Amino acid sequence: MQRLTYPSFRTVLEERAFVRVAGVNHALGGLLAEEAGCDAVWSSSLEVSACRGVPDASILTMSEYLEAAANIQKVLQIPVVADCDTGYGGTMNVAHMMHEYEAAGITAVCLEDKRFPKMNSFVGTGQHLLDTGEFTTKISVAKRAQTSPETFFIARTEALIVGQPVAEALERCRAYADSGADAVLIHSKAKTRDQIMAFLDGWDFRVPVVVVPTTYPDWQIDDMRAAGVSVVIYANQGLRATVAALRDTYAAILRHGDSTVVEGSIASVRDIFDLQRLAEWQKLEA
Ligand code: SPV
Ligand code: MG
Repeated sequence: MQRLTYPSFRTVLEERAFVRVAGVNHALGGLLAEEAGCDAVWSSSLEVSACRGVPDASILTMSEYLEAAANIQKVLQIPVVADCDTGYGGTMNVAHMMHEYEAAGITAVCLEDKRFPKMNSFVGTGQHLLDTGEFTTKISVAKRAQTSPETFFIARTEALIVGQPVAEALERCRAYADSGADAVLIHSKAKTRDQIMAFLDGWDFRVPVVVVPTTYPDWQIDDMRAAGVSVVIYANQGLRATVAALRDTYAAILRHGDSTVVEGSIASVRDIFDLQRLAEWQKLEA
């Protein structure tokens, strides 16, 4: 059986003009994103915590998020971008995080400028920004702790999420890039892309820009590219599709009294075996 190899996220970004990333929380989701043609996957803190049945509020530990990201990367030929929240604490936690994620073969990490413990960006309460200086210290520490030149560090600002103006987001992102971030992620929970367009208008592209169009889903990829975006993360559509599909499937079976009603719309067992690469495993025994 061939050992799987994968390019670093940095290589993917260098080779492609635009990188499309799907949020996942387990290896099977990663395989399906890869099959669909995604260039990378996002090991989402929302997804990983939701699949454990707990809020995305720094409740799981770094080891639990790392295990999820590493298990996804093990079966993929595209790179994982690990959503590392706030870095799981203070600056020393960030250094430890860099060591551990690099050792696990993760080539891209993303840190956000909120206080630990953080709350998911779409929750109306509990959003607290870290001071710019405290976050640039975290970035500098992460870059000093980094051992592989391949490792890609994304600095994410939550300035717009907490209601700060675009000018504050721009100022923070400039400071983050100057402190060594390889890209900036500008997050927004607005219903339109106007805030992000205003950010892009003011950005000097000293490093590439990552966007997460969850609340403004009508932004076509060609238009994002034209506006200067380099990476798009579809952070939680997979999780939401899974929830809808499971809910419908279980309800339909119970309503019907047998499972014939869903047979035409669910994957075959053969399909699952193929995703598990069963034939390759069987060859090991042959
Ligand atoms: C995630 O997917 O965990 C993210 C994106 O960080 S968001 O849920 O929009 O905060
Ligand atoms: Mg997250």
